[in-house]
Amino acid sequence: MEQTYVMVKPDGVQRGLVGEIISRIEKRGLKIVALRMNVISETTAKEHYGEHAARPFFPSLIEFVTSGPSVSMVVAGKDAVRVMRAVNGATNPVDAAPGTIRGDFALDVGRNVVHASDSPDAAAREIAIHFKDSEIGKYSRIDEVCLYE
Ligand code: IDP
Repeated sequence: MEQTYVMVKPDGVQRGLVGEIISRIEKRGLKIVALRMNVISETTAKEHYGEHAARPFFPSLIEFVTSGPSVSMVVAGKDAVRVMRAVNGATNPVDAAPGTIRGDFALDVGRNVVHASDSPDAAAREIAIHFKDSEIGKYSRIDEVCLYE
């Protein structure tokens, strides 16, 4: 099963959307195998968003993502990377389809509520930034017999 890294950003926590977001992930059939709420350090945030270091929005992105608690998860399942990107919706919420998290709960690209890795390579890198191997649980969900052919 593929794994991906998902974050409910500080705006999602402040707005009380953690339960709603986790519920959507679980109902889709994806399995949460690691989960933590914490305030991400500046060092971790800069490592996580390193590819955007030269972009004009980088300083405000780092300031925002470290501004309060966020929820980090490792999510597993069939094509978890692609499925989570679809569950989240387009980066700019204005373009996000209704039914996606961003399409239902966000308007501004700088306050788009959630993050999910954009490729399997990015997922491996981001999971390693935020979690130790020993923090990732290995278990079967009882509904996997119904979810998968
Ligand atoms: P993603 O979160 O959908 O993977 P990325 O392009 O990797 O999108 O951008 C990372 C984050 O940086 C976005 O989720 C968004 O919060 C922020 N961001 C991206 N582009 C802009 C911008 O043009 N202005 C402000 N923030 C931006």
